[in-house]
Parts: sequence; structure tokens; C-alpha cells
Amino acid sequence: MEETFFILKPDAVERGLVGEILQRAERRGFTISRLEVRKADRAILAAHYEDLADKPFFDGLADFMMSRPLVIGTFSGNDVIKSWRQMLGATNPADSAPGTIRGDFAMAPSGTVMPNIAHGSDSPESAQREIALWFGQA
Ligand code: IDP
Ligand code: MG
Repeated sequence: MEETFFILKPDAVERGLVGEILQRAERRGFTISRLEVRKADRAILAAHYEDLADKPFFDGLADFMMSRPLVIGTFSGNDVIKSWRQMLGATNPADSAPGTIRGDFAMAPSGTVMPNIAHGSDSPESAQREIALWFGQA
């Protein structure tokens, strides 16, 4: 059994897509093992996106992620880290296949910020690090 960390980003929350996205995960067979509404600050986002902190788009990304409360949580299930990434689709919604969450709910970005609905850990190491960061204990 594996655990992954997810964020439903401000665009998902603002557009009322939280229930629909969680429903997709449940239908896939994932168990929602943690779930919380949380306002992020710049410090936690800098830690969460540590590999992106020196990118030119980081400030815009952080402002977007702080623009309203997020829905954060974990899914448990067999091979759930890879499965959730597959359900999300490509990072840039311009490239996300129809049928994926980003491909069904997000448009190609029109500016420097890239709203793309949801986050998922990209490896077991990231999942453990992100769960510890946001929830205190993996
Ligand atoms: P991921 O979310 O698919 O794992 P990452 O490369 O880890 O993609 O990037 C994290 C987030 O940063 C993306 O989901 C997206 O919101 C934002 N982002 C990534 N690349 C760009 C970019 O080139 N311009 C603006 N925002 C970006
Ligand atoms: Mg990533």
C-alpha cells in the first residue's frame, strides 16, 4: 500500500471542482486517507516547490497558490503515486490529453501563471517529503 500527496489548487476550488475530482479518485479505487482545507504561505510553498524556487515563474506560482485556500490531502492505494500522476495528465494543460483531470478541466495558460487544477507527488521520496511538510508526519 502506497500513499501520495495531493493539492486541489485555487482554480479547482474557485470553480467548484473539488467534489468531482475527489469522486474521480474514489472511483479509481483510491482511499482518501487525509483531507483538509488549508491556506498556504510563501514559506511552505518555497519548501514544497524547492526545485522551482529559482525559476522566473516561482513568485507568480506562489501568489496563485496563496490566492485562496487549498484542499490538501493524501490518497492511499496500490501504486497510487503513479496512478494519480497519470490521472492528472501533463503539467501544461496545453499538452494534457482529454480524459485526464488537467485535460478535461484546464485550458492552455494565457499568461505566466499556469493554473492546472491539481498537484500530485512525482515519486515515493517526494510523497514522503510532501506529506511530512504539510501534515507533520508521513
Ligand atoms: P507538476 O505539477 O506536473 O509536477 P512541476 O514541473 O513540478 O509540474 O511544476 C509545478 C507547478 O509549477 C506546475 O504544476 C505548474 O502549476 C507550475 N509551472 C511549471 N512549469 C511552469 C512554467 O513554465 N510556467 C509557469 N508555471 C509553471
Ligand atoms: Mg512536480
